Amino acid sequence: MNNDHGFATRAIHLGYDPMAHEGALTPPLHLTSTFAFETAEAGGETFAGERAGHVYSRISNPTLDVLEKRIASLEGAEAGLALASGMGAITSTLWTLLAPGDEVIVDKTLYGCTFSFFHHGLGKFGVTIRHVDMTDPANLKTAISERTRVVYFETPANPNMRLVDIAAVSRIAHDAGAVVVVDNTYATPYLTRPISLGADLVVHSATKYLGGHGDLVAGIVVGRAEQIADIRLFGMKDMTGAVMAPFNAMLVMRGLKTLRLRMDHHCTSAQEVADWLENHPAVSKVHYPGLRSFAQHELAMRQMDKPGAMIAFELMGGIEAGRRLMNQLNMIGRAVSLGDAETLIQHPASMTHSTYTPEERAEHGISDGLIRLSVGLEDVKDIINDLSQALERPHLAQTA
Ligand code: 7XF
Repeated sequence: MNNDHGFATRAIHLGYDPMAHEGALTPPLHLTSTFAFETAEAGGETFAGERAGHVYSRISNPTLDVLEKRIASLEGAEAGLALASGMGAITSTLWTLLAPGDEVIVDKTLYGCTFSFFHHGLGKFGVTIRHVDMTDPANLKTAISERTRVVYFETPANPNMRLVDIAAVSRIAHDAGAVVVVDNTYATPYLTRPISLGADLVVHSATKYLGGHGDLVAGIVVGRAEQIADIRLFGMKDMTGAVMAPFNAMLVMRGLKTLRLRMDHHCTSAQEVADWLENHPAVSKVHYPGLRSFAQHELAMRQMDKPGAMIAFELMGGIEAGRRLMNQLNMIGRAVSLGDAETLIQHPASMTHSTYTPEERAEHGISDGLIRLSVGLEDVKDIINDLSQALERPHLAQTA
């Protein structure tokens, strides 16, 4: 099994040979905190990195090894590291890259806790944070300087779906000597491979599409082998301790086996739901990369193999109409998180992005009336029917 095999084949097989494990079809679950050494000398050599092998499950574990190799391959990266959560991946990576006096440039729109980590967390430790609207790479070119150590963004961004041109931004960042970190949670490696476009490191909340079944919290970072070793041996081992449990690695690997199948279905349904919403009289705006009306549709077509399955929209009746819509749904779940089999709806201003102050949300382009929909794997007619009955109840129709 190698990188010449197709995406789905690698997602199912890469990094594991059943014949080396008594024929077990799926990788064994190594439920062990520590690993025994043949001799005292062998232990010392393993600690010193002079001998291959595992030491302790906060550093590495054979079950996690397989998952790390698979995601690295899917992302086109040399190496990967599995972590306890998306935030564990983001914080372990940034604690490794940054030192007091450094500057980070981040995009204007970030998931709420990522925003909080940069804005309220790192700021306390002598790191300067600058928010730049990277939807126009020229803004980055103006803002960047030799103090800029890291350029960080999400594409599509949570929650308002703004895209960043990974190739253009990476060129500008590299000219200034900065490291480019991309959160690829919304797109997954099936739709976008940031490393092939010039990014250095890719982080994920594997809680979402990679796991895909809403039954775990997990994170991943991939990049060059040397960078990943630094994040493993400093950011994760010493700074955050945010190690993934072996059982969760098994569940993420189970999810990965159907990533391509699920993403194809998610994307087809999301396009139908976005088209339907756009034509509904109670809906004022739909943000979905697959719509011709999407401001960055051309970039979406160039950078994403398909437009994904996250939709943000606003209603004519604003925030109140949004709340009523959410309360009148029968099947669609009122819940944060995304990328699950279940269609989920949430209100960013009061939920995922409540870590921003109202003024910050206004400045960062997260409107109070924005509703976020994660289109699931149910029959699409049932998703649309649920939205339809909720939007068309009499008092909602009046607000339109
Ligand atoms: O630590 P987590 O596995 O929850 O991942 C954090 C994270 C990182 N990047 C992006 C783009 C994310 O969306 C997330 C988690 N977002 C969830 C959401 O937006 O619904 C968290 C629920 S508050």
